[in-house]
Amino acid sequence: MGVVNVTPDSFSDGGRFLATDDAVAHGRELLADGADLLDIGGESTRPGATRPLVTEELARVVPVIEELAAAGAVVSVDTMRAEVAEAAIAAGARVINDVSGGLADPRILEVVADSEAIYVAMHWRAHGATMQQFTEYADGVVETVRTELSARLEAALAVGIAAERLVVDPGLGFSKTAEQNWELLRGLDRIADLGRPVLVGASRKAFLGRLLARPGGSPRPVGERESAHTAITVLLAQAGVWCTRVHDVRAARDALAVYERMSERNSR
Ligand code: PMM
Repeated sequence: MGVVNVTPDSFSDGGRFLATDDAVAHGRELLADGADLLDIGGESTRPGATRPLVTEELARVVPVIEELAAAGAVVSVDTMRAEVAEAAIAAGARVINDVSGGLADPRILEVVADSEAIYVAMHWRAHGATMQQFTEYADGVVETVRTELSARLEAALAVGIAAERLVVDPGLGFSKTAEQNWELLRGLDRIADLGRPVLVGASRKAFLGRLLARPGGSPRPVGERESAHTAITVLLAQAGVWCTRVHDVRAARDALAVYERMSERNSR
């Protein structure tokens, strides 16, 4: 899943693709690099972010979705809002990627139920402005995230979204410390036990910057975390993850090509 952030303030690429033409051109590049899916987002979810107006979010994503869907891309919309999900589906989106798992705007589940879209339910506790205040996990991060995600799946099933249309995501960096992200990556089999395909977004996130900092030094900048993420891509493939959400599709594709070739040889 290649990321197209149509935002002024995303942590890794904010402002670069805010104009429709730039976002569409970027989406086309990601497709050429081998993306199976393009995730179009109009709201930055980084820690401390303020929310755009619904009208702003709609104006950012709808024209980009229309163009990329018309160009044949399988399009996902990264939104927590029912109104945006509805407009995105009408514009050709086939996946609703809701980082709040239906908690921010519960009506989004009904919108999905009334469509044929796939629904990605990510683990989430609060909006960007306050999310890092909620990093307490009573049963440990893996078991607690599993329980809370399971409740989101129940809510989606209850409004009539078929189980086959549901995907889960542990939500790395959302109300999680760096160590909790690593624990979740180590414990992905427990998330997969929920019985649904797993999506993971680790690309360029702060925990990688922290890992790569020199002793006592500041985190490695966003643009210099790709090799670490490439390693994660391989390990996620090995763990059987269904989808990885990435900024650099070419690097991820290259890594998967190596992984697939080596697993072939090893399975002979
Ligand atoms: N991370 C971000 C945004 N959307 N969606 C899903 N499903 N999973 C994620 O981990 C995720 C997401 C934040 O990253 P960005 O600002 O680089 O898009």
